[in-house]
Amino acid sequence: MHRVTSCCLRTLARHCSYQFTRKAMVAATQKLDTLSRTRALNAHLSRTVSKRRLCISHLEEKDTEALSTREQRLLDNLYDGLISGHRASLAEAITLVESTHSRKRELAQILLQKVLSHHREKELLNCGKPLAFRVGLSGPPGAGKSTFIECFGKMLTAQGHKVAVLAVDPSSSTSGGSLLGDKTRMTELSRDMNAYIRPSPTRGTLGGVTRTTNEAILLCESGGYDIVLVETVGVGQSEFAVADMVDMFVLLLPPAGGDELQGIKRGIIEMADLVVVTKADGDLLIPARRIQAEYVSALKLLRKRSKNWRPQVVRISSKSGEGIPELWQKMRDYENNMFASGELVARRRSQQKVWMWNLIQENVLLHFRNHPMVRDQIPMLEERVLSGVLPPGLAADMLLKAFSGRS
Ligand SMILES: Nc1nc2c(ncn2[C@@H]2O[C@H](COP(=O)(O)OP(=O)(O)OP(=O)(O)O)[C@@H](O)[C@H]2O)c(=O)[nH]1
Ligand SMILES: [Mg+2]
Repeated sequence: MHRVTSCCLRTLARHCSYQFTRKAMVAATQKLDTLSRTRALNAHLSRTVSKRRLCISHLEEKDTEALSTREQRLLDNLYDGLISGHRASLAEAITLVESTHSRKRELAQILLQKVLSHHREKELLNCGKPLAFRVGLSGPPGAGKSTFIECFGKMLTAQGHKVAVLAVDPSSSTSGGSLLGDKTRMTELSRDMNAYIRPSPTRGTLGGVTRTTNEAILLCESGGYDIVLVETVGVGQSEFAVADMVDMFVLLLPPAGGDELQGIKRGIIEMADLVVVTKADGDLLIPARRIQAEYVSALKLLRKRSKNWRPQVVRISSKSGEGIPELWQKMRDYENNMFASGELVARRRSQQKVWMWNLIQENVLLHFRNHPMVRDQIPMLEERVLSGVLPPGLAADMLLKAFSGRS
């Protein structure tokens, strides 16, 4: 484990984009071969940290200097448009953070840095209260998430809120691409000038979800959206990632039999701050009541996620609108409660750390896979593991050795 960590750090050192850091880290990396590994690692880490501390205040200035006039103009226009609430600028800024192009990613980071300092200033003026309420909405395919968002979103915009909707998994495999469906289901909301709907590409990696969605949330907030809804289909892994980037995690369940709810993992129910039983109307009202009672009992057995909030189960109908104002009131109670107790701000802080580590994991793995000595060996070793000739542990060791050999 220690070896893997030091290998990862050395690789990170080589790929670090700032020259000063690169020089310091490469020097430290070379020393690693002669000095005791632990001592050298500690020393090189503390040197890097202090150098970083010294240089971090100049980071923005340094980056800005490196920009061409065209890039500078682009970023200035994007930033101005974004904080003035222009939808086109928001769309363009999200496209920039979603880009996989390395220069565009650098530009996106400069923009985000500016956005973050704007956030800090506004939050200070707001007595430390976050600028927006972030709500994650998850549930199995067909639970009624999009229909709910349309109804709920319209209610919120009518009350004067600005609502952003980010759909994390638009191409649900079960519904064969619900993006098209969502566009038709959220017709009124998508025409509402106080709402912004954006599907977020998953690009197949959880890290991708984390990075682009987290950054898109920040951008929406700078655009003046005070409620950000993040929709995800609750059968995979993405909802766990989403639960780690929102203030409140809401699980939507249809009034269906046990079979249809099989895909829902127990873990995801534990994450829920609120369980919403949907479609409580017509013939579905009785099953909805039954599901509600079942989940009320189930939640009693689960570990509490927060000291200041007890998860609840509510019933709604997006068709009749029944239960939706009451649901919003519960969400507000949650937000006020969590903010007053300090838990909301503490949760956001720890989410920042999770976010950073997710990015590190994603990048370290990417560098590992693309390392010339590793890349060439992967197909052959995978084949040997698949055919049972080589134990997976040994194959992993061989790849790690090849990786560290070059570092
Ligand atoms: N009776 C009734 N039907 C509803 C209600 N809400 C949604 N539906 C129906 O349930 C079906 C699925 O609704 P969606 O809103 O598309 O569900 P979803 O969870 O977004 O589905 P995916 O995006 O595919 O995961 C649609 O046919 C809706 O008309 C409701 O409140 N009452
Ligand atoms: Mg949907």
